[in-house]
Amino acid sequence: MTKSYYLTTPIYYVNDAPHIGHAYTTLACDVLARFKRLDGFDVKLLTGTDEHGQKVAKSAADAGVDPKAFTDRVSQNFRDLADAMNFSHDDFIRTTEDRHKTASQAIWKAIAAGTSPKGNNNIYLASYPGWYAVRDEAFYSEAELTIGADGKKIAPSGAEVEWVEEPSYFFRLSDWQDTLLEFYDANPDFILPKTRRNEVTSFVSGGLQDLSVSRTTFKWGVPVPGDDDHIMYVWLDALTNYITGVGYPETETGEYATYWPADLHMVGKDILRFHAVYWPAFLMAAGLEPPKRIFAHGWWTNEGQKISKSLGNVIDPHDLVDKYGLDQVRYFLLREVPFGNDGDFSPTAMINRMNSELANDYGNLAQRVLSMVNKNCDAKVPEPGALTDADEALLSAARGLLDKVRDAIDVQAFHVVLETIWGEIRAANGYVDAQAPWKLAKEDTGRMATVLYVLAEAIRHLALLTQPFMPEASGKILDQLGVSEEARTFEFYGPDHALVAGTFLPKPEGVFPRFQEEAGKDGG
Ligand code: ME8
Repeated sequence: MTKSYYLTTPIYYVNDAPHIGHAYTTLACDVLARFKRLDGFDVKLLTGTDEHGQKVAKSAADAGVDPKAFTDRVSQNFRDLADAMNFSHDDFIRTTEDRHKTASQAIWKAIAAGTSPKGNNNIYLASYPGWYAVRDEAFYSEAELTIGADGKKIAPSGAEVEWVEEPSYFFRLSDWQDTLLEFYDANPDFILPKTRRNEVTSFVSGGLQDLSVSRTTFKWGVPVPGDDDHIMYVWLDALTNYITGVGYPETETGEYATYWPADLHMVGKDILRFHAVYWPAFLMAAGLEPPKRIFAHGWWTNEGQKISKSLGNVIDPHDLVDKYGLDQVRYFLLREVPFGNDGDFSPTAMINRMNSELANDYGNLAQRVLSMVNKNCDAKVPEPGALTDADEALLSAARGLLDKVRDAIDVQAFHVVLETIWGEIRAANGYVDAQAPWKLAKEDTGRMATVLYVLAEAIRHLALLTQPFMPEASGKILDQLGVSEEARTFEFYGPDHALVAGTFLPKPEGVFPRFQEEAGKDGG
């Protein structure tokens, strides 16, 4: 039976202009989804836009349009980003869709119908007096706030807070503390990386307060079932997208039955608490299973500075792709920092990676081997003779890569995957230098054919593995090796599907050009 793999990106605040941070979260998921598809899984990758709440309502009012017309327009920005980055999502959800209203109201009813582990109603009506940050769409206690430069109170995220006092439904989160702690204990890899897990467990161990889950002072949201004066708290609505995407409230058949619980919710570290504390509590309260893993990645800065509209240093992924190339940007973002840590973008770092690892290491390996085959082997896969120890060593290392890479992928260690692949690329370049096939072309064409065959076969393995990261460039390398479209999944990894001598190969062309700053352009 085919194994399923369901993974999600956060849904993006629809009113923001897409930037490198948004591209990063989805890119990580896209690479995972592509890897799992190649590895034979039935994958569903869900992304979309978060369209309700006070923040979006305010942006629409500022733009002078009603919120529905506003979100219809700006949601497209995130579809455009997905196209520009070559993302392969299977579904794009908008929280203003009917299917999502249905799912959100259904989860509310399921939570309200159940009792907490301490035998209380999960949801009760009271009044919320406290601090709210519209930018974060989050409530804060007095103790969490500090005083900003202008004397105003600010949240730990830096967002301004406002005093809110209104009738509100509460979710009895305080009763779920022990159940959550037991769940984290029983599922040690539920939150990755480990340091983030420790943050969450110590937060929960410190005690939980009930959570306000409805608002009455504005209307842009999903109405609370049975009480139209209230709309659902935007985070409860937003988190529910992950089950809307698999057809909730239908749970017995269809996609929910196939895909839930999700294998992974990928999030940035800023929204971990919502995903690792509130979301599993909501789900358990509704009698549903929590997801299998939350991975919280780090944040990108721009040349050491926090990325923000007010600083004017937002990096537009479209500009990066235009300037450096799509696969180059995809590679850089996942190679530059250990996944989970914060990263810093700078043109120098980008160009260094492009020129040394893509152009010099990978591009040069493919280009010189394919050019020699073209020139010296009648543009056909050469016929190998007997293999030496050095030949066997290179090939067996290439064949062994998939298992290593798979282990790293399963803990979202993208940097380890790329380091592992690049270890083999460097070994292959070392082998080229040691074997010197250009000399063999004059002295021993039989041995030259063997060396070029071994290299071409090693490159086939490398290109199969780089497909999830750099689909276009890897596809071009596989084209140039004469590997058919159907023979590019990991089923074809290993010696059983080796290149067939005599296969005609197209004319090779470089895949990773060196980046040269155009004269007259400023350095950025
Ligand atoms: O939080 N570096 O949406 P969002 C890395 N709607 N990642 C960054 C980043 C940066 N500089 N800036 C943002 C929301 N992100 C909610 C999610 S899910 C049920 C609701 C990441 O558009 C951020 O960490 O503000 C988050 O994972 C994602 O972009 C969406 O952020």
